[in-house]
Amino acid sequence: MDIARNPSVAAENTQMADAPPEPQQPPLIRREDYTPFPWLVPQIALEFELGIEHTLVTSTLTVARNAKAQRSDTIRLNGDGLTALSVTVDGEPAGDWSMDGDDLILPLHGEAHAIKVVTAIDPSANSQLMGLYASSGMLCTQCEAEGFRRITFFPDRPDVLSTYTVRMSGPKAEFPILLCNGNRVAEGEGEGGTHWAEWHDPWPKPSYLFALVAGDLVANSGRFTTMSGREVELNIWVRAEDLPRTEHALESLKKSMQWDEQAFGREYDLDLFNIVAVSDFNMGAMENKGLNVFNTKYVLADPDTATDADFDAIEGVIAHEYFHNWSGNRVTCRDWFQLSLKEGFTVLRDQLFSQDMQGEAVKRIEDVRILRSAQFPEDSGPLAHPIRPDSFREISNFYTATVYNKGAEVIRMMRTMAGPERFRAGCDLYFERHDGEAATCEDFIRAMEEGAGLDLEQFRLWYSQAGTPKVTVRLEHSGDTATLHLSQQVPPTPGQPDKQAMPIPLRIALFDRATGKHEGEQLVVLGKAEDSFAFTGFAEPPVLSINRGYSAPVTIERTVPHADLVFLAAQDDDSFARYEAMQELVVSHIVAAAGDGLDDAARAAGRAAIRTALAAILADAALDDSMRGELVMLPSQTYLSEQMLIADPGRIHAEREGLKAWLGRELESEFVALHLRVSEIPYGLEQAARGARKIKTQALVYLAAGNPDLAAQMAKAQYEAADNMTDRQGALMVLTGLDSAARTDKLIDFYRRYQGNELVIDKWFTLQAISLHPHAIEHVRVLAGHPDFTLRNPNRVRSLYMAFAGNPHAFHGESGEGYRMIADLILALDPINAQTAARFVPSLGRWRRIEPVRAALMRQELERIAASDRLSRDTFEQVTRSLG
Ligand code: 0A1
Ligand code: ZN
Repeated sequence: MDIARNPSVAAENTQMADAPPEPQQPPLIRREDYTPFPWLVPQIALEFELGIEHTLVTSTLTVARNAKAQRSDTIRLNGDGLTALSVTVDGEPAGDWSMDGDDLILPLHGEAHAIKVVTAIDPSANSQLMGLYASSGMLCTQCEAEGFRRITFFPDRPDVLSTYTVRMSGPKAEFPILLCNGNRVAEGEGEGGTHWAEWHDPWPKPSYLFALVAGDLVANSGRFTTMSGREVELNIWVRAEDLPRTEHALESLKKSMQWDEQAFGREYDLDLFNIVAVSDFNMGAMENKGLNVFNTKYVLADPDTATDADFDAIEGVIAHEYFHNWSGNRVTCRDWFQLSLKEGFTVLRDQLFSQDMQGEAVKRIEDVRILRSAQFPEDSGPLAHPIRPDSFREISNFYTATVYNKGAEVIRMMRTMAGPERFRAGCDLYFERHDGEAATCEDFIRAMEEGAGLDLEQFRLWYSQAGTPKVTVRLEHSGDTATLHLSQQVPPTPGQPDKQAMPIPLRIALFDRATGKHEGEQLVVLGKAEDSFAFTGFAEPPVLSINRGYSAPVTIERTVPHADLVFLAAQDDDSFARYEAMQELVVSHIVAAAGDGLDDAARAAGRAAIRTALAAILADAALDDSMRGELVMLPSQTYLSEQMLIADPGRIHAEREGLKAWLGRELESEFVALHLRVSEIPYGLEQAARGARKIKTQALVYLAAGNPDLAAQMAKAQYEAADNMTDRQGALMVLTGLDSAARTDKLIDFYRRYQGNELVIDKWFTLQAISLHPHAIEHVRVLAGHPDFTLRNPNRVRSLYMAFAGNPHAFHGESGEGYRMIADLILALDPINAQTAARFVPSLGRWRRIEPVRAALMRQELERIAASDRLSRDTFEQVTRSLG
């Protein structure tokens, strides 16, 4: 990257003339610096002569001056590693173009021109999986965020919208199926066994939504009639052997289309909707217009190879990508700082969809768990950023839980404050007003203010301030009045030392201890640093249930007696609050035990309270097993660590496991009985059977901690009796953590049974990498040398190493070897797939919040990575921010 182009960096370098040379910094891109592009590109015609090793791309752009931008007599066409074979303007060879780094600069003096550029690319050499690449013999593309510039020279930014016409040709035997965005308008045979197809997409779109697929694929096809009577052809394209596992994806697509009409009034706008499953993919899936490209993980499922969680994830991701057709495609983003405009909103939309499909209570708990384990650590670490970031060096690093999941929570708060009807009116106004535009988060907020009738003046801070607010709660009682004292504190984050108070909507209820009832839920909005709210009519002090349904993405700090939490865990009528009370009970106990330590009496009292609450949950016949499965889950190590300023992973792990083992022993007969009961329920996709499978393995997890021999026997039996992946994987997960003969047997059996099925073999790697087995780290090292392991497939890399980085006892082993392994991986993977490599950096970046001995080891590994002079922009940015 040419640093001379960035004035701020150049200036810094001059001032430091006597200092040792700085490593080359990729330029910092700032939100404030946005300017519209001087040229419009209303049309683009692309021609692809396809080959796995050699593809020729001819691109013809129709350009005209943008009256809304500053006039320029040049046009900058972004490229990334491209060479222009020829450049023509208005039919004449252009002699006066030049390169600025990777970009092509072309002088243009008239009002409108036609620019033709020819480039040649080698998809087989594209291991970054951005742009046009080869995957299992087929060709496919990934253009978000900046992949189109690896295909051809173009203003590769989301505010340049064009109508695409694409002609593709190639050998018919190799690529019998040729797909692109929009509709196929013509096709034919060519010379020498080639064929061609021409596609036209009538909807103007930015380059990041372009897609092309060529390969030997088959489709599971269906139809959907939209609310205004449009007949849409649906296809799920896969390799022939995968066809039997596509039914769930197709059904999920139909449900998503139906739901978006009902819930948001959004209808599909083409006659064709294609989904293609690809084995090598950096992310989950991509919403290209009319041609979604998916990681196979989020398409393929049947009961023998996919767990219930896999089925749910597929339904959710299919919905997410489909919903982007409106929130992302019809209304797109002006620049990448606005990413949460499409991602936060679309995550909220997919969450609401899944709540309707799978049940609201459990889905809400799952979503909060994801937020806490993935987003909270971002907010409290060196990579903290607002949902609308202010600057970046590499946009791929900002596809984060903050932009996605916290972004969804922020819009959910607007919905909570407005109520569902007014929220819908705000959404309608947003879509109507900005259809066909590249919009901003500010546009969304304004539409909500006008359409939903909300005053969001102060609420805008949620877009600009990073950090998870902490709300301190105290309930005071005197006479017949209960007074709720609330205060908030938004912690400092990198670049944002001082924060302002934000509006925090908290749904609350006050329970009468004697009757176990409350008089109705209320919404309290804390808009100041401190405030108090009085409630009359309480002769006795009530029990407070707060942040019901997790109405605000904050942490709640309060001191409550164990008895109140046991009360709420057993009988709160808000399922989330019930879950939360149980979590609070366990969190406060483990944090105290792993922090300052507990004396015997305090430990016994803490454990007894948890036991009482857990026993009540196990015995509650009115609870469905799916919800029971949530309530019995212990808080994750990550979430527990988040509660401590400086965490000792070893102590937290020991306390958490110790508690689990104690509960497993204390409630052994209850867990055995539960396992026996749910084992009787036959396989089915209905809620009761799914709940049974969930709690079945959870019972084993407690028993494995409390009575390993008994659990090994039961897990072996569960594995052998399993007629579905949920039970089989659950049993194998438990066995993998134990030292028993069945462990090896069943790991071998599982591998043999599924050899050749990539997604299931990923599970086999993961189970060993997340295992509680004391030698897990050695197992991971051996698995890295397994013939099925490769750095070229992101799913496989994640299945081993991402799983390992999330395994606290192995990753944080005292020797520092876990850190070394992840650093070695980052260095080896970076030149192959920078985007995937950079995603491993945050696990080491937590060092400031870890006890000093481990922190030094983690930092040392980050420094070792930073010392490499060949880092990608992705990894460079994450490592320097983590050390900063
Ligand atoms: N927009 C997609 C996410 C996505 C982003 C970048 C990618 O490049 C590798 C791929 C997908 C979504 O939100 O689903
Ligand atoms: Zn998305």
